[in-house]
Amino acid sequence: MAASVLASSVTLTGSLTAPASAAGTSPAVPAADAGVDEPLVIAHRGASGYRPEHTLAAYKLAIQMGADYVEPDLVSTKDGVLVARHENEISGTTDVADHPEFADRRTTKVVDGHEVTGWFTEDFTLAELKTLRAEERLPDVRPGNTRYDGRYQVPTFDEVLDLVARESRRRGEVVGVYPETKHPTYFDSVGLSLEEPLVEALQRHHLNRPNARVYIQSFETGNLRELADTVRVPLVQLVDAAGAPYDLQAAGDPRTYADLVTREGLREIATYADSVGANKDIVLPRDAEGYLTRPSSVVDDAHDAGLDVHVWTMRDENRFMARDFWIGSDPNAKGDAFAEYAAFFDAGVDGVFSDYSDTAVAAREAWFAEQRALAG
Ligand SMILES: [Ca+2]
Ligand SMILES: [Ca+2]
Repeated sequence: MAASVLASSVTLTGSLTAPASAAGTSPAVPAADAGVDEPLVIAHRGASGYRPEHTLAAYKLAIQMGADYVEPDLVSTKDGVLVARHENEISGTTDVADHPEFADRRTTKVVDGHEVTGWFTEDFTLAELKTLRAEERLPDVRPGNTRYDGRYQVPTFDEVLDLVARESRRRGEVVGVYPETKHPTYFDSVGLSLEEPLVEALQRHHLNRPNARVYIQSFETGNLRELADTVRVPLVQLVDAAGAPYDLQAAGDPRTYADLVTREGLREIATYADSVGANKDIVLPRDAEGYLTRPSSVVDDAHDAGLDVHVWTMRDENRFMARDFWIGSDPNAKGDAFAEYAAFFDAGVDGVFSDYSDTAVAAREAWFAEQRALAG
């Protein structure tokens, strides 16, 4: 990792500031001077472009790269401990299939209306889960990361919070944490509600306070409304480009994600949440060939409703970008990530979830430098 990446992190205590200019030649410029707020860099599952996701190694590297927040997805063990995994089904992100002692745990369940076959965190105690090791989720896209397979445990949320506190001290600035509750209705149905242990963990780490650098996110609406009454940190309504929140579906409520991002829907979200975590395509829609069309009005409408907008997921590989940003034709090759970030910063987003925190931080710095140059 380049030293310039490490040197470019921004000061996050007190008021928001713009990144220091390249080579550290001038102090950080207050964002207010540039007329813009700082878009946050949220490390999506850690530095997932470089390490198996949701491992302490992935989070630590993201923090070293200057991410403002790290993002653990939270699921429950059989004994009610929150651990960081993308899904409760773990065959794609651990070596569980190689453990003959757990062969009989393989099963099929219905999660959020979908049949899923594999091994599930809620069928393992924490002690059992700790005998597994993480594996790269996208080995075909990121074959280089498979050299880390077998090296890292599944971390608990407590371990993530300890790491963030430790690395904040090392970096000399507070790094945030941005946990997501995964499948809250499903976990309620199996008697392993996620919100209570989440709030307890925040209390334990003195993070349930208004100025803590914490956001809590969910694709469902009901558990955010519930959390709005119990936590003092900001909440984020996640919104996908298709489908509907599962809690609404389960209750027979016909509202879809598309309904949530209408002007009326956004005003409703603002009654319990502070931000919208939107699929990129909601902000900058693509046509059938994958090229960008006109920006939607969602960022402006959200801002009018008093909501910030954070978009997901920024990734350096062509396959995850609009065709406008591809370099060459190999979907797994790196595309013009700087141009993609600039397009979203131009669209006015307040934060980006990224698998590549280093690219996100560098792209933000480049974008701010351009804004300052334009402002003369
Ligand atoms: Ca997530
Ligand atoms: Ca619950």
